[in-house]
Amino acid sequence: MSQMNLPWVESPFFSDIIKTKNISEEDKKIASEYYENGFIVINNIFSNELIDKVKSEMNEKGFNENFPIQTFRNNIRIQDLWQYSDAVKELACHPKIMDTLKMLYEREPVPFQTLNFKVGTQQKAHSDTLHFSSLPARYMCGVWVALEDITEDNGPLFYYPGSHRNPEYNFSDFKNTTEDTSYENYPEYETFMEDLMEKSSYKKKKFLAKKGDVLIWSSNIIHGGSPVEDPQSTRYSQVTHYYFENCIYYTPMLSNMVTKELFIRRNLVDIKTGKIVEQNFNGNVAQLVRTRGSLYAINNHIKLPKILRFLASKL
Ligand SMILES: O=C(O)CCC(=O)C(=O)O
Repeated sequence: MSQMNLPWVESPFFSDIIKTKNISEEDKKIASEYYENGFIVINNIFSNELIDKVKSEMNEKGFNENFPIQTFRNNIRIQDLWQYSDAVKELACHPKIMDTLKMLYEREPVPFQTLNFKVGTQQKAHSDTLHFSSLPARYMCGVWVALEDITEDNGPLFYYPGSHRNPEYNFSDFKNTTEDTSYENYPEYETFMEDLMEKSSYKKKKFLAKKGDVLIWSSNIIHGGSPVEDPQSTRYSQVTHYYFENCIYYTPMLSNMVTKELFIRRNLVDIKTGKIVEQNFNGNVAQLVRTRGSLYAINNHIKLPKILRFLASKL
């Protein structure tokens, strides 16, 4: 059984590794499901009061022109409301979520982004790895919480169980030049993903969740938002995105994946601590050298003085 630079729940040696784990039978079941399907569901961990508080703070502090701070939002979603709402932060850092993630990834979880939705997103099929990748790979996941009952009408989250085992696709898989890429290329990616799922044998599932239900998805599972059948409906939900400690964090969509120049998420803030997260490779220094604009190469061969190496490790 070889050691790999992957979370154990993503390792091809999972069936051997699990036999060596000193964890409860319940956790073994959860880990096996996560390995197999790329997601798990957890019920009954949040109080009704907390969920209702999140919803009311979304309306008071997010979707409200009169709130003195303009949160980063559009008509359907508010990004990083955790900065102004303790309830959103509490949901993101709930001990049961943290403990489950620690068991699955064996590293400290780093919640770094919240998205609060008031209505269905109708987002096309995609994998989060296009936006949030890591080195070593796959140390990322999403936690989706239903803040009200979800029906066929209000645009349920959908996902393709097992699709997390695909390669991590990005624009370099279908563009035929070495040019830099950006969000402008996103529609081509969506078409590519749609074609890929149509061609595959994965079965699309919908998460018809009850208020409070949680779905944890692994970084590379293909998912999105179903069409909203009732235009008057709401679909209150919160997604928190998590990385895990001791990695390098980057965005393939804004990187040049052909030349391997990475858009590093340098100002990644841990929602738990409010501090910028240190970047390294399994705890070892990875020297990030700016090549141009916001792009970086990893180059440990440049001999920097010790103090600069130390500072580089803090990037
Ligand atoms: O909530 C949804 O409908 C989809 C959310 C999603 O795809 C995401 O946050 O990556």
